[in-house]
Amino acid sequence: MEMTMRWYGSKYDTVTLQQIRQIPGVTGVITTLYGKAAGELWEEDEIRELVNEVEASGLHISGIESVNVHDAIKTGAPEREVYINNYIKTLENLARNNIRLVCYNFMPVFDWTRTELARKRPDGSTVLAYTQEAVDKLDPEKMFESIAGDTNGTVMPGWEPERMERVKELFAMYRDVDNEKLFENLKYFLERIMPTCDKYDINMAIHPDDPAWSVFGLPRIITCKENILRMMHMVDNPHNGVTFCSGSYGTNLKNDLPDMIRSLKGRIHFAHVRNLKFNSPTDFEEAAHLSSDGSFDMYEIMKALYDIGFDGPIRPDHGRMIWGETAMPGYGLYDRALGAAYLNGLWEAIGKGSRL
Ligand code: DNO
Repeated sequence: MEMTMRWYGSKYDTVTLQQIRQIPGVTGVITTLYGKAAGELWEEDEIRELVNEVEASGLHISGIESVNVHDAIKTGAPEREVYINNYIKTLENLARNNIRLVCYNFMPVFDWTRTELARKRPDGSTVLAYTQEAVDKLDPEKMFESIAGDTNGTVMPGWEPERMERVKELFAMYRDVDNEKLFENLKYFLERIMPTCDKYDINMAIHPDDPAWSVFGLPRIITCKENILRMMHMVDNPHNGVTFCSGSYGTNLKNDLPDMIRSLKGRIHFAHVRNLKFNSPTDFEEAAHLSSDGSFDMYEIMKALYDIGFDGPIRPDHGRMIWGETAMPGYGLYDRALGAAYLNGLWEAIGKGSRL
């Protein structure tokens, strides 16, 4: 595996490449052209500029998170052809710049969903949190407003204000889309892009739905072992793979994370590893990465990745806000750096232990 950090680009991120470079064991970044709307074409020279900037710092680009998928593709609208063609050209332009890993999601309307961006924990740190009770009481159109005050002045990935202004229209687009239709549209999209992925050896890595169940009555399919295996089989190509995100699949306590990892051998191209602390099955907060701070056994998660021979990029995921840092919620420097060091430590110990 390669330890990486997510970086949003110098225009958007409070963390610098120079800081990332000093985290022991981190050699790559997972980045994006953050200003691009879903469906827009990424030009070859724009990508080259990003590559040059990252490489000038002594790091390299390990993958893209995300090339977002336009809602016309997710809903199967006739205009999807235009956006699929753009997606294909974007993939080609990425490959020409030597980038061969693309994380994306197939979540309708909302990307990841949290009801609090700064819940205070007993040690004074603040974390992202979710309660189903709060979602049940909320009008989806007010979702963005309800968290807007806690974004620390940053742009939240997946929660761009332009997008949130169109929530009503977006909901209408999904009126006739149920889980089956969403599976069908995903299959269509993957079948159209796989020839390009085969030609350029590009690994696609779908991110799970977070939380891993339907919110606001919208369909959600990338939620559990059964569905993700269905997706792997329906387009049975090693380039059709997954981002294994422990914090997203882990929102559903019925998901056995190490077992899911083992069942996806050969198809996990990217891993997001973080811990959650459950206060009840429908109330969780994002803990430090350390096992003892949350509800997951992080050793078992890393061990499962090790056992299947996982060799892709991994990144610590959302961190707590600590030591007075002001950053994009979940994406500060300090706690993610602690997470990277801890995950690297686990990996080294598992590797050395397995040779005994
Ligand atoms: C949240 C992230 C997601 C993820 C997208 C992938 O912090 O894990 O926004 O990047 O769902 O497309």
